[in-house]
Amino acid sequence: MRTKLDLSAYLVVGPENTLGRPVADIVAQALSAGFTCVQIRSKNASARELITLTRQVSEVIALAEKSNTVALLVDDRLDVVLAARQQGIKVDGIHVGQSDIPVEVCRHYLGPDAIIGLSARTQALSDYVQETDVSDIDYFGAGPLHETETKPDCGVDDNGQVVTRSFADIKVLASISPIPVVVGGGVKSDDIPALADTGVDGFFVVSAVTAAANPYTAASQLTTLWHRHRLATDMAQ
Ligand code: TZP
Ligand code: MG
Repeated sequence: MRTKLDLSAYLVVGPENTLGRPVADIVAQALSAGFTCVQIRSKNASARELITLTRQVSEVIALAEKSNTVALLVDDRLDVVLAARQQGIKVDGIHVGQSDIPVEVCRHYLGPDAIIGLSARTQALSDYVQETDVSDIDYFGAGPLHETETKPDCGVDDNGQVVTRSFADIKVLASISPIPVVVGGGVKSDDIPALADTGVDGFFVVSAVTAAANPYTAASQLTTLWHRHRLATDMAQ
């Protein structure tokens, strides 16, 4: 049984993000560098490919002896999570967006122990975070911190403009959210100190690790900065 959901260093990855390198290898490097949560996300892969990727990543997590501490989630695809589970693959849950399968449906099918993450609404974010029924949600994903080519529609408002989140916005969000918050979208190592200071529970990245020449080194830099700045913030309190 998982004792605690650790969202501090959250890798989102799919085959389209790795510059042709195997997803499982990138995940293995991120795990060695201290990443604490993994989400498989692909808008191109078939259901079968996603199930295979989920199996491979689950095996990599098991090999690192982190099955009880590192959560493995799949973006969007309740069908894939259910099929993977039915095949005996250890997958911990799902991350959904505002227009995906509703969280209560995910909870119904995945059970009380599953991890369910929801991308927080872009507009009126603080009202949304305070007013949403969070009984079926384990964490909010919020962003983008910066506009990002990995998901160009992230943060697009009704006028078609990308709304990025300031560190001040994120600090407010962290203080009012009844559940953990993880922030991503264009996050690079330079952002980590300020992000750690906001009080959010973690950062998520795609390209900062998956497109790095050396994913292990890039991942280590991110986790080291996060822990160093968290420690400094905790000691200052
Ligand atoms: N959800 C919101 S932004 C994003 C996702 C999956 C992509 C972030 O990618 P990157 O490469 O870290 O900017
Ligand atoms: Mg989605």
